[in-house]
Amino acid sequence: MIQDAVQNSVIGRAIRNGIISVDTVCIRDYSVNKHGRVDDYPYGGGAGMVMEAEPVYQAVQHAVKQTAGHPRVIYLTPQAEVLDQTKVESLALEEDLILLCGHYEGIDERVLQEVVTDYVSIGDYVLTGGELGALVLIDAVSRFVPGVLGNDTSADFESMQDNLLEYPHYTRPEVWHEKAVPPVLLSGDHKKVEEWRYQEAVRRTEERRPDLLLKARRIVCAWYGAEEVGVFAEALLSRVSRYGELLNYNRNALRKKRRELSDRDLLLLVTDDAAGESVPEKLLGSHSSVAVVIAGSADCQDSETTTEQMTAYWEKKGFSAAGIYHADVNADAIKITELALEIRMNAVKQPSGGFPGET
Ligand code: 6GU
Repeated sequence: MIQDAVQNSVIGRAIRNGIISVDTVCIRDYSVNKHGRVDDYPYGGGAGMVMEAEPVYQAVQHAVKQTAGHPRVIYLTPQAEVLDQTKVESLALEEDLILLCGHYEGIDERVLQEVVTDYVSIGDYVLTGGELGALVLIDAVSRFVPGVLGNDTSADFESMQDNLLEYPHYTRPEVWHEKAVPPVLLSGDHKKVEEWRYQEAVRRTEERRPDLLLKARRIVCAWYGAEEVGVFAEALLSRVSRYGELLNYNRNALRKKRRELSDRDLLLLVTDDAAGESVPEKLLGSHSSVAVVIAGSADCQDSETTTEQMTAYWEKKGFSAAGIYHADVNADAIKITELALEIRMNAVKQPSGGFPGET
């Protein structure tokens, strides 16, 4: 079932091009009795069969041996948190993944305890086996592997990264069935288009997935310091948010202007000033979150200011600290992606009230 499905379309092409590979291991090949059986009656009685521990264990060990190290082992089961884009991205950072698909009523709990690192469900409904879940995971993760989507674009951390749905899309003709394309899209004003798309994304999310809005943050990325800090900040911001705002706080005009963020904003402060001597005084929060990124060069990672001092400082200014991070300004794309993911995961942990997009 898995091998049939992955031969098609985008994933099939990526496999043929050697960009990803999907190997399958048949648990039945590791049966410990002569009939090739891998299931047995449940202790305590009840309907259905349970997959035995030993064949599952042997099959997983066989898969582990084909990898470089200690891969994550993901058990596909409805008894788990539902897969979301953040989880997909964290899995996409791994070199190898082992996906364990159960059948019947389940797998002997003891082998799960020993080998499984992650439990993943693909939704709140019951399937006959984990294979469709595994295929969903393979598809979603593969989009993040460079080269899978063709040309140079790996999944550009689009839409779901902000916990917002996508804005509506239009192509020619300009009028179809008497419906016109929204005029702003024909204006050629890039900034206006971006703002419209953001507002539409918020509106659509409120309408269709209000639950997601609780996790949504508008990102304001303020940076100051050397020019290379700005380059780093821009790369980081693009991986944290599709709609983020980048502000160069080296500019005096900006420093002098008061700006207060809301409880739905996350301030991403990127600087090479580890001592915190030149923080923007007029940048204030109101139950907002702040993530401070000290972007030094690799050999100056030691900050003079302690985490506690920095946290206390930001709390006084109306922010709750969503983390203080140290990064190398010359970090490669993978390191920046990992940092962005960590910042996003910590940011959504902070609860908050209403939404700024609401009027
Ligand atoms: Cl990942 N597996 C199975 N067997 N059932 C499911 C599921 C996974 N996700 C939702 N239902």
